[in-house]
Amino acid sequence: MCNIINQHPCFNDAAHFRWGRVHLPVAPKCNLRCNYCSRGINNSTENRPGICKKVLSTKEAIELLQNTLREKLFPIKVVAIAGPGEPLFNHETFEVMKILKEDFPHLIRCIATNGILLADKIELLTSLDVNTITVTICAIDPKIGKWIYDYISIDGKIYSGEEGAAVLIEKQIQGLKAAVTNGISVKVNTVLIPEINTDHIIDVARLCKLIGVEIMNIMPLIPIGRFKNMRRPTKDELTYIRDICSSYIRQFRFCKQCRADACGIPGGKDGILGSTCF
Ligand code: CLF
Repeated sequence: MCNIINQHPCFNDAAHFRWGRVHLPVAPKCNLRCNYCSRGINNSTENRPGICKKVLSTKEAIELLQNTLREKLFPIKVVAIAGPGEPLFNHETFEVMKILKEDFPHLIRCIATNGILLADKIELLTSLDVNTITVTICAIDPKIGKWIYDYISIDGKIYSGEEGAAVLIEKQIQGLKAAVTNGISVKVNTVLIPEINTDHIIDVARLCKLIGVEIMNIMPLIPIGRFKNMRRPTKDELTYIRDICSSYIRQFRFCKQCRADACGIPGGKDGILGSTCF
């Protein structure tokens, strides 16, 4: 496991500048409405989560991965599913992971999730040898979470407000514990949203440490979606909160806030999957 972490560009600082990752955009549907998110399919070079040029079928994704490996434009170590929706809410994620396990066992398998289905899917994920999981958690107090999430959908039922945030947070914590218990290396991503969760992030960091999360990635708010009129945190605010949280849990400070079809070395030559040039 240690070897995996050392080679993962989002879990290890040195690896960030050395090894590449490919995001296969096969997961369009989402079961959570975050106020800081805006999913979209577009051809632009806009660099942020929730965006891809095209949602791929399982077959298309594997073909594109094969081509990318063949072209050898950069050294690929990780293949991941990170949207543009919620990976665990889309059956294609599991189809792709099965093929990756069978046909590309040398690659680290990574998934980014909102955590809602993580505990429910943990046996399946373990059987597919998923190595690393990132869970995005912006609050562990429903009184704060209610400002961040519009609604959560579980088995066709919609929960909103403080109740919705409470349901989400409970699921996320269950998911973190299940992943850690099953030997999967876990990173927590937290969006720093000024005036909403800045100081509360310290509580998130403390809990992550207690549960056994490997590393935390505090990312600045990108003002889009329902938060389009809010401000980005300053560099100083970001550094301040990362420094405090680093006394509880190791911090990842190089995040590129990637697209769902990002491809390349995050800390180097980076681009969009399927593009002929980066
Ligand atoms: Fe992708 Fe995320 Fe896996 Fe990395 S990205 S699913 S853990 S392989 Fe990395 Fe990109 Fe930041 Fe994510 S730089 S957005 S932390």
